[in-house]
Amino acid sequence: MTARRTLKACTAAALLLAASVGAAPTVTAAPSAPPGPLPTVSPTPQHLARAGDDLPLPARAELVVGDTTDPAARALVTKTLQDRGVQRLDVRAKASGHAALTVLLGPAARPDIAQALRGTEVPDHEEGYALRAARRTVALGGTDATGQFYAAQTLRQLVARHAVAGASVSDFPSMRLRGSIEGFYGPPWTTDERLDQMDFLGEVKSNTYVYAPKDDPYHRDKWRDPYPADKLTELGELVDRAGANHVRFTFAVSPGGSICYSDPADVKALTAKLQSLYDLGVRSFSVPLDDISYTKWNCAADEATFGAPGRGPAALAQVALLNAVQQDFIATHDGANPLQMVPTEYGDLTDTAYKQEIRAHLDSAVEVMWTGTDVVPPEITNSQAQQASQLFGRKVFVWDNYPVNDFGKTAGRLLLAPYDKREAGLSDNLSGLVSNPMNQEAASKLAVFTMSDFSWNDRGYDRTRSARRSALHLAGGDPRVADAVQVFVDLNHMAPTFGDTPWQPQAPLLSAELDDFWQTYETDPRAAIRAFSPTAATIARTPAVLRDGVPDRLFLHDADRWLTATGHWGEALRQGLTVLRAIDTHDKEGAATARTAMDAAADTAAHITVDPAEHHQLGPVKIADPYLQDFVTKVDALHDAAAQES
Ligand code: LTM
Repeated sequence: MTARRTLKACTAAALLLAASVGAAPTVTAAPSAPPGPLPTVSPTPQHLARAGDDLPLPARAELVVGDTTDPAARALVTKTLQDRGVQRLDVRAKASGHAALTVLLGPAARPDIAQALRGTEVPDHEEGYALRAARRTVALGGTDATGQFYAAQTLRQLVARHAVAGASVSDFPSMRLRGSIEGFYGPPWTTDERLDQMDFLGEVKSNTYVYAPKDDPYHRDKWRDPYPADKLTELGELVDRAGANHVRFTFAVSPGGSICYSDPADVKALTAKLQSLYDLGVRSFSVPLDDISYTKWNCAADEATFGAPGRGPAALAQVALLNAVQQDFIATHDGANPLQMVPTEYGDLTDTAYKQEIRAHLDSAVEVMWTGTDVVPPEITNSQAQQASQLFGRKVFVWDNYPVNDFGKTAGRLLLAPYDKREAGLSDNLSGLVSNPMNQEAASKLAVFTMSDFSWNDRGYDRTRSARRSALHLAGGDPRVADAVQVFVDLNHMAPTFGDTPWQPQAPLLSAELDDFWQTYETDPRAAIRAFSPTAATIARTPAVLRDGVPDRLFLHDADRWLTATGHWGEALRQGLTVLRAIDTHDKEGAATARTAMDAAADTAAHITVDPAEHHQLGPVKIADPYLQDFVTKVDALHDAAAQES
């Protein structure tokens, strides 16, 4: 068995890689820089370099702010400094000139910030920022308010071991829209989960959350009805939390199942719904028209107005509605962002009468979403994105159906693999990218972390590095817990498409290790058992390590049944190895006892089901399938054969 391919060794390799890539390729040390890597900053900045020695964090520091300092950025900088031991923070309009540490926060063009940033380029980008920490001064300058907030998020990661890393950062997002769309079928997220998502999106510098849960009746079936007061209060809480994280809370309403496009009363009902959310502070809106029929009208008047049902007339009707919303609602409401829509043809690259109508007549301001070449595409390439842009007459906004687990092939699964198979350079060809996540909000963060990394800096994206950083994020920075997270990710790695071929394989590390195990077993059973035992023990231990070490209680709740199943499968592996050891030493009794224990553990694991209140697709939870069950079946067969021989 090659050490390179063991789960244990791969995790160690990932650790080494994470340590080395922390300084490359985006981190470049100036010639005179003192040794020592900079802390990891995620998402991967466009430019990060050492600017000098680290700045010790004193007990007393000063924060220089102005009228144009972003309040959320200020709150985050204050919390960061206080959490790391600054006991007194003097807030001033002008630096005193004698503080042990001065933090300047505001627009990059503010004269004191511009001066302190000297040598660090201010990017000419929305949501960009420049940060320079050198010689007792930390300058945080945003190109806009969101940029200031992102500078503060970077500072949070540059503060370690009672010091601010001496660094120069010039950074901006590659994609304009980044984040998540709660667009799945099945149990919608709870308010707590959504609040958690807003904080998380802020941390990973993603600016978009689209509220589009298929099972919220007021979003789809009862779209005409206003939200009851208690629901509006909840939505208001979310809007506020989104704002505090510079996340655009994007309210989506899906009228396609019952709207009469030609009825002014329906158009009015739709804009009244949007208005009720505008009044709560929402400034981004979406009208998804996915998963509806365009071969029938909902009212006779539409046939009279737009013609016999069909792709072209459906698009004509949709365009009339969407242009009215864009021109009469969005354009007349202060601060409203361009309307977003999901076309009924959202997952292909075929030119049709539907797409021709959209590209010819849909207001050019409207953002059009697209899921790729399929509902769940195996890949997204630059060439595909360019074709989609041509078909829809604008750069498309990708709704990536990952890690969503609401369709048949995802039954019983958590999808935890890091983002993959999306081509570098997509930022040139898309207006943005959002994840459609799982019914389980907190468990989705493992994948969404990596997707946010990609959408921030697609050309700098490194899957292995991002996976490690995502694991460390969940593990609260503890490398040992992050190792266990990565073991768990491997066991829940498979990402299905709607077809027969998954686009991410199941358990790539464990399956390779089991292949090696059985190959070695043929010639040297003892060596095989010896080499594989640590992996079996690691898997058996993983639930306890995560339950003790992961600070995110929502994640532990989401993953609970999968963790329990993992523990039983780990026990089945351990007992299976005991069976094989006993066969080798002709210990009939020991083999029989261990086999009973192995079969019982596997049986218990296989009968753990998802919680119907939290998962759209019901059934037994899947862990590293089919590899674990195959192992047990093979050991059973070897034991049967050995029993027959004796
Ligand atoms: O993907 C889109 C645009 N619509 C639906 C989603 O609501 C659903 O979550 C995914 C995955 O099943 N498939 C869809 O077609």
